Amino acid sequence: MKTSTLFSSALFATLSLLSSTSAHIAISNPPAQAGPWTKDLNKNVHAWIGYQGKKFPCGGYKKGPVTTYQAGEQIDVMFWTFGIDDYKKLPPPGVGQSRHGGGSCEFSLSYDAGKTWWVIGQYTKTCPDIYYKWPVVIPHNVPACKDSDKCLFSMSWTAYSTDQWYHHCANIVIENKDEAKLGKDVGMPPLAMTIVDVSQKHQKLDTHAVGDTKSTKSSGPSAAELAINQNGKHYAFDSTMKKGAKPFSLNLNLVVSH
Ligand SMILES: [Cu+2]
Repeated sequence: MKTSTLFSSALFATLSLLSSTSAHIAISNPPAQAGPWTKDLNKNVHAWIGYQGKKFPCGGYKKGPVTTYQAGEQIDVMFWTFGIDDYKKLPPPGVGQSRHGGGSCEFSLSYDAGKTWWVIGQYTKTCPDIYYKWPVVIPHNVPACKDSDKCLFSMSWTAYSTDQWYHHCANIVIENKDEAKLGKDVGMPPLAMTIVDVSQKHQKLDTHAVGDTKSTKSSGPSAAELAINQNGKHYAFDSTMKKGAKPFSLNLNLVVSH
């Protein structure tokens, strides 16, 4: 009996260690604020909003590297956490895949330094798994965004099994050579980003999003969600949309209670 108890606690300790080393998440592509590719690496860059006073939006970090995109361009989002030395390599060697049971990832654009956010991609289940790329497309008909102090791309994640909500940002510039030609068909994507209890006033949140529960392995983004996120139109503004029409969204089944 004693042996088996010892074995169990050793196993439990090992599992706990595994999840603490690879839990939490940041984005490495686009190269985002306060990551190891900047001069301002923050030890909490991978932590959730509210952790040790971490602020929304973005964590409250300094401006990071600026990546220039064309409207219509695909961004192969990559995730990062401490322990990954070569952040451009997939799969990252020697890092586990604890994802708090996955959850809901949203990828959004802001043109006003993080005051408003518009969704351009969503993944559920095993997101954010650091072993895979999670492609999203900047809609072809978004306006150009030239001020890299104000133009941001963000990843947000509502974890399935923990009461944590993550938000990490990259400074970007968006060019759109077709803007004049598109005319009234230019607009921001209609779906607003989900924001989960940013104030963190309630210590025990009950935030659940579609995840893959207790799995520690995954096969990456599903074919169905890849198709939606790569078609370029699903999240795009549509001038023919009737007033009051519901914006496009995956069924995130996000429950937030206090
Ligand atoms: Cu975590």
